[in-house]
Amino acid sequence: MKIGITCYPVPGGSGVLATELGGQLAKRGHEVHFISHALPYRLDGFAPNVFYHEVEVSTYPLFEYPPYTLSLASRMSSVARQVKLDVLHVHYAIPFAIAGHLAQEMLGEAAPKLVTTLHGTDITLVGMDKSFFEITKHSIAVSDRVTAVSKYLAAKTRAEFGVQRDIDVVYNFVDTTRFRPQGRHVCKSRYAPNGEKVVMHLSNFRPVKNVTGVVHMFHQLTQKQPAVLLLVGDGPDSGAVLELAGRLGVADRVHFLGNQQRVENIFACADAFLLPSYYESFGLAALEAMACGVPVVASDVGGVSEVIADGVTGFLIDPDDYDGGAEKLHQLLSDRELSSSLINAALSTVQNNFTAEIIIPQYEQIYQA
Ligand code: GMT
Repeated sequence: MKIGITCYPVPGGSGVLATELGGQLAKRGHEVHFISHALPYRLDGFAPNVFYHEVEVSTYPLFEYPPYTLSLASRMSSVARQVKLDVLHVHYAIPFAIAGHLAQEMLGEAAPKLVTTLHGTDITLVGMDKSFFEITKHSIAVSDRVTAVSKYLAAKTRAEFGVQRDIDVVYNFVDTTRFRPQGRHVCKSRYAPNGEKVVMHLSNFRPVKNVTGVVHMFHQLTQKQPAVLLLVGDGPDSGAVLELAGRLGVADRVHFLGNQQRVENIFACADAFLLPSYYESFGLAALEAMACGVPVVASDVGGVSEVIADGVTGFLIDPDDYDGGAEKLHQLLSDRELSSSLINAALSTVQNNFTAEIIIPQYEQIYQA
């Protein structure tokens, strides 16, 4: 099939998932056309049936805000016409679903079908904002198929928007040929030269990720045992996070790595992964950690409990309970048996539920239908 994919090209779970999906579809013989204003983060390396079509956004003195949605819809329709797309799959409802719908209207009968995948904040934060509520509801109604990345998000969408239509739950997946236990990586000796435990966090440092909570929990952990913290990613809260690390006196043990490609190589030097978000529809970063054999402590919010079974494949905590989070980290970092049992159970969960081999056919079936 010929599949167009639109996503946010910047670091973030929806863009990562869309890019990984495109790569996997291409491996299975589909022709994949990314349509975006920049090359998606994590789209690296050449694959003969992966194409990238850049959306150019014209500015004009009259436009205080250049109308990106219109430029995107135009590019979607021209790419669809040129290569005869069968399906346009947009990741994140706003503004991609409505741009896709507009492209369909421009193309008439020759239009590809529109699949919209809801990722989380497109529903829970942005979509619920009153300026976007009606358009988000309409986008969901006019998409040919709608998927959500967890049962929680599908139910939340139905409840908040009062929509009756089918929403297929298709979980996020991980490429287990790349995200797998690797044995200890060289960066372990670089960041933890004295055998300290390595705690890792990866996100886009938005307030919803509670990265200041990460630093508080890490600070409390260091009162119990020697540890270092690897912060991967970047975003609006990074300044506040570094300032807090200084104020709590742990700045010398906090390593801020910024945005990184190939994060599987960083997971390879972590002993624990911490994700105390205030909301997560799924928690793709936690899944990647689990696939790499890194035990996870994450918030019991949104769809996270569909990925992590508390006490079995990781630990679930209250995002504001710094003591509780630090204690769970300490437990798993100081009890080798506990840590191995969490790792093994998490690896089985990944293999049985969240591999590309399990998830990609679910998307293919939706495209075929
Ligand atoms: O809001 C974010 O943190 C990023 C967002 C995105 O735009 O990519 O991530 C969402 O989609 C991911 C992939 O489906 C999910 O794993 C994340 O849980 C979800 N984030 C939130 O719900 C906060």
